[in-house]
Amino acid sequence: MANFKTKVCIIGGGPSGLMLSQLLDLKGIDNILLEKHTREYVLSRIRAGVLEHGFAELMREAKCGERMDREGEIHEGFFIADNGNMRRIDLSGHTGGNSVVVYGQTELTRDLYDARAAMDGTVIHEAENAALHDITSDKPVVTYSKDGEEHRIECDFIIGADGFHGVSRKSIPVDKIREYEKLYPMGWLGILSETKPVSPELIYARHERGFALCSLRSQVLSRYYIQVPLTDTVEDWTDEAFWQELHRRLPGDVAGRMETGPSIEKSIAPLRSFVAEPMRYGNLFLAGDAAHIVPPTGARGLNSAASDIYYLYHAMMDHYLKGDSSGLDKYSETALARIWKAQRFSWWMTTLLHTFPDMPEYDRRLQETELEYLFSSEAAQTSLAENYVGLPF
Ligand code: RFL
Ligand code: PHB
Repeated sequence: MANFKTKVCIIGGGPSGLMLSQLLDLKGIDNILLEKHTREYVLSRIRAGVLEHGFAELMREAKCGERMDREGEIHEGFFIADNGNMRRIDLSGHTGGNSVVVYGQTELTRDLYDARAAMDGTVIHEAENAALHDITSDKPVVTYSKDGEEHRIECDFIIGADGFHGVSRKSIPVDKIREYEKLYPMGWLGILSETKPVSPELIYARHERGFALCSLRSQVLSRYYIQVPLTDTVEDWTDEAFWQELHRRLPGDVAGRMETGPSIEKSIAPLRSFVAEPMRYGNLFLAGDAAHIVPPTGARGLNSAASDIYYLYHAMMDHYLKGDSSGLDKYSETALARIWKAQRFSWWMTTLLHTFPDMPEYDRRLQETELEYLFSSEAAQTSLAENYVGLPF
């Protein structure tokens, strides 16, 4: 068995783990990152597209912002379509000039992997059977196997950044963690296509047949989603059927100018809200999707992961560079305060824009009233905008 020693052992090579690894390394804080899949596999997952201002800043601090600043698109607003009627939310105007960056999670993850490689960071792919030991002791241990060989890492802290299905959260005794969950009776079917986006800004569409979203990755790469029943599978949807359904849910002029083409990726994601409390157990700290999930409607998932990393990074710096552990002690409380606000906003956007099975007429009228109120009230638009661009860290 090979033995390693490090300060921080990070489990999970998604955006959360990579970002923290990079930031700590830049401050001379030694760390090892374990990822169970290959780099190619991680980069093949098409996920988030909208980064809030604070996330973009963190990418720059991690010295990974160059390509994002060059290729990412600044968006100062988005549209909400309601049964054919399109209205714009002016993000910038309602937040004193704030905006979001449209830059795919795939590209961002690639930039982080490249940065780790350029610094000779220790990123171990295809690390199997990761297991956490002695979590409440001063010297927790992570074991894993690679190429049939067992390895052991002794560290000061373990970071569980291994996503919703990871091993870290499950290593906390059930009586030491509380989980809150809400499942929505629907999923999002998403496609990526090499077509010109139908709109320079995102369109969130409410429609009686179900929600739809027009998003993009660049001026030659579109990302579209439609709400589907949980029972649907990707095989149920030909490209032709997808485009037809998307057209039906959008205002006529938008549908009329839409460029269609073959999908280069197609997947279904169920809608779920989830929070695990607390986010620390002994010397294990949870971050990102390992601790919380939101339905994608408010574009908060990756951005919430970023705020965890921001708090952890600062707490680790204080601990190692100043001998002050108060940030680590407050981490769970501080992170959760922001996480719950992202949960609230994501639930609100989801409830406002989706068609629920067997939805009472009363609820439908409330959705209409909520939208009417939103567009008649500067205060309501400001509230939406400040949440969408990201509440302060
Ligand atoms: P990830 O990305 O799931 O990465 C976790 C990593 O851990 C690895 N892993 C393990 N490694 C070692 N040992 C183990 N035992 C392990 N178990 C797991 C996994 O292989 C993986 O590489 O979590 P992370 O880093 O916390 O990042 C979270 C984000 O990926 C997620 O919140 C967002 O993608 C959510 N999301 C969106 N967020 C936004 O902020 N804006 C958006 O526009 C947005 N759109 C979306 C989304 C998520 C979507 N899906 C598919 C869920 C759109 C969609 C469709
Ligand atoms: C995306 O482009 O994948 C995307 C954008 C906004 C969302 C969710 C997903 O709210």
